[in-house]
Amino acid sequence: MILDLATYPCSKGSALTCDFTWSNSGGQSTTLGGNPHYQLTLTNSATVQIDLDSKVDNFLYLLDSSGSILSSNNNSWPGKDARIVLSLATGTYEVVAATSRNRKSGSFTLTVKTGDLGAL
Ligand SMILES: [Ca+2]
Repeated sequence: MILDLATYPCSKGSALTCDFTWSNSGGQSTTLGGNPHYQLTLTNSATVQIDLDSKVDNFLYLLDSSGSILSSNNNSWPGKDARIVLSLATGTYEVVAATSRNRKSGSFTLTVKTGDLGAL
C-alpha cells in the first residue's frame, strides 16, 4: 500500500510534515515491505526538498511513477539523516523511507518543502 501524502493527515504549514514509524525496516531497499512508500503528487513543476529526521540512521529514495530511482541519499543532513533536493516536473512520484541498516524500528518525520507550496 502506498500512502498518498496529499490525503494522509500530515500538517501543511510552510512544508508538508508527517510523522510515521518503521517496524522491522528493510535497510537500503526500495522493495522490502518494512520500508514505507509515499505518493507525492506535484501539480506544478518545482524544486522539492525531502528530509527524513529520526534517531534511526535513515536512507531516502525518490522514485518516478514507474519505480525507477531518480535520487537517493544517506547522510546529507548533519548526522545520519537523509535529504534529497531535486527539481521535478509535474507528476506523481514515490518517496521511500528506508534505513541504512536492516531491521530497525522507530519513529521518523518526513518533511517535503518546496518554494511553491501550491504544487503540493
Ligand atoms: Ca543515513
